[in-house]
Amino acid sequence: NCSLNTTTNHLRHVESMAVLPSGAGKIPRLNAVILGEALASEEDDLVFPSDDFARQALLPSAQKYLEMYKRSVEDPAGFWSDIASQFLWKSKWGDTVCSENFDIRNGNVYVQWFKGGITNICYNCLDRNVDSGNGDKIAFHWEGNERGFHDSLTYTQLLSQVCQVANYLRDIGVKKGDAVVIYLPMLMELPIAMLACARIGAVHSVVFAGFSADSLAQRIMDCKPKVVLTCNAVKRGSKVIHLKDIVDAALSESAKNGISVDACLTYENRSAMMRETTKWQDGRDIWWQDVVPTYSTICEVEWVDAEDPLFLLYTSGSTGKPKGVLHTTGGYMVYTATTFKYAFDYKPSDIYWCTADCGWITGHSYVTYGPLLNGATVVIYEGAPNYPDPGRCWDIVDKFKVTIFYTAPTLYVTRYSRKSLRVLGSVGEPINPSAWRWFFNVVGDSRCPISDTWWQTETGGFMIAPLPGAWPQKPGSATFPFFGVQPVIVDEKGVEIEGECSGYLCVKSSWPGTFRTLYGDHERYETTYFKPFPGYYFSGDGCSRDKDGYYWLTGRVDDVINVSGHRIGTAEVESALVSHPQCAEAAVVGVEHEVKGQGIYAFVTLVDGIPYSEELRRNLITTVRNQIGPFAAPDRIHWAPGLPKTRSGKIMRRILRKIASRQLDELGDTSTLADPGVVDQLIALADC
Ligand code: 6R9
Repeated sequence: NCSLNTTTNHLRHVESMAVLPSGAGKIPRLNAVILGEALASEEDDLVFPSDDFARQALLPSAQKYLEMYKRSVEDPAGFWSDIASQFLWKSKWGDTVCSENFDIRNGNVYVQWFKGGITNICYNCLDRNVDSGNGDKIAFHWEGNERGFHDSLTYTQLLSQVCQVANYLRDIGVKKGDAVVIYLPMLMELPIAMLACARIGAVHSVVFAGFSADSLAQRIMDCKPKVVLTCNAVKRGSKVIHLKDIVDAALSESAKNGISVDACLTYENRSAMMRETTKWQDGRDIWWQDVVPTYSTICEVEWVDAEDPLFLLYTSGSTGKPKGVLHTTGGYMVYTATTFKYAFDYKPSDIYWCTADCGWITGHSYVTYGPLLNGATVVIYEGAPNYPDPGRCWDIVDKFKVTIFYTAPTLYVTRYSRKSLRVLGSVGEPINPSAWRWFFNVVGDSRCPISDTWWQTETGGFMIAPLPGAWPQKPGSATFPFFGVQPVIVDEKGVEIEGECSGYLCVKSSWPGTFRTLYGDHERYETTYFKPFPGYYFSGDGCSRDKDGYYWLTGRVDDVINVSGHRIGTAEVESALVSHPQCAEAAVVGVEHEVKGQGIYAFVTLVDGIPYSEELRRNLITTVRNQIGPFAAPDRIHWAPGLPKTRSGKIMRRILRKIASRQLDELGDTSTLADPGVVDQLIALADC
């Protein structure tokens, strides 16, 4: 059973903080104080929720949070069962709400929540809302790439469409536990396909439609789906991307390796391409519009165990091929619904827009499941945020009267009013205090709290995030842990550090949304996440905690880069580069990038005798685009006659990072290098 300490370190901090004037009603109007004024230290920069906001907030005070948080860690079974009971279960879970081993030293790691409970997440997202009288409420507002193209679906209509796809899948033989790969852009058909899988107990594996054929093939070969769901093409900005061609290439690649897929259900996306010009393989390919509408709009639910898998989502790690993160049904359902509700202070009248693509975890938990479980109205946007101009985002906010806007800290200023907004959210990378202020002052008119949510594909839902209204925020800090989450900061030896400190961010004991394994590789799950610091889940992120107990995420401490919120392993980019016959060796590091947060910077050593050339530089970049996807293309190739290595042959990335960011006076000790001379060579080639 979950063994939990009664009082965690951070609780003591919040307790002391709770005596700050942060309770509802007592909150002085301090907003004026913080606007525009530079404070001595970021840590002392408190932004209080306004009286108006706090008065209506679900969690109006730090005290209230504290009460709930305390219960969530002292009595997790009671806390989460009470919440879970608000959903529909065909039959309730057993006496053991949670069972886990989070400590690798005690044997294999495992996590179970609500085991024995029988439910269905699609039923809870759709039927439950329709049955409670919300059938006519809009579930999705969809905005197309081109201005003027939009559509919407009520909960009743969404349910019908999901049932038709579910019936089709069942009819072609997809059963509970079977994998289904979905390779679709942000059409409503994407969440529809996910929900259809969930309805029949199939395990969806959404692959972001910006991944290349090679990446798609790799994922198909790993999870061996019965069917792939896609569309013929999509317009991104002014460019048409032929997704079906990419799927064709991926399917023939996997067939060559003995994995053949029986069916490819293809949506005809007429705004991008007509069916007449789409390449076709008879017998395997089927037009969505030809078959799906012929199925009944009623589809019996497949009731599943809380611990039955819901989806796989591949994500990059610091080494090796992408990992299939596996989430199960019950705990994920309860966790995404609860985090959505509290972190965004969700009310039924809200209009919610999350700019993430369903190809990433944010689109799973906070475009699809979390909001629909709450019966929310969700805006989905097909296109790029700056198409046809940088004002597009704010047009959409105004058009749909968006009240909650959740995005990555990559934004564009404009002239439009954003009166409807009341809560802002940020995810994907650390938001620096000046970007925070811009988001707060310009986008939110200094009135909307910002929920800076720290979490990961692996965590399923928010882990450290502000609960707007409950306590003052500090620009750049994700604030405090969500209910049930016990963050721990450890030093390099894995020893927990108390109080004000910085180190590696870990979590002690499970929360309902924890991932359960890496698909087909439980050993890698244990090695990657539970072995580095025995006793804890290791996030891969660095973090500090200030004197008031606020958490400040500082970014990855492993070799993972975050480009515009897309997680990319340096090892993946390196292996794409070295697959080029003229590339002998490559080392990739992240560098600060004005627009993308982090950019990809590649040091490349060529095969002996090959001269540097612009053409080769372009070819190397194309190789990465083709093998991973355009978003992983290096921003810079730095020619490297040699790489700085230790005597044992380990590349010293610390030095490469300094060279990449031109902090040449901060190279540190280079005496341990096998050949210190390579550093000078690299510096000499910096601008070539
Ligand atoms: C949800 C998502 C996870 C990595 C994570 C961290 C970074 C995410 C953040 C943040 C600072 C935040 N990250 N949110 N860093 N502040 N609010 O992005 O999942 O794609 O798996 O990436 O993103 O480095 O470890 P995922």
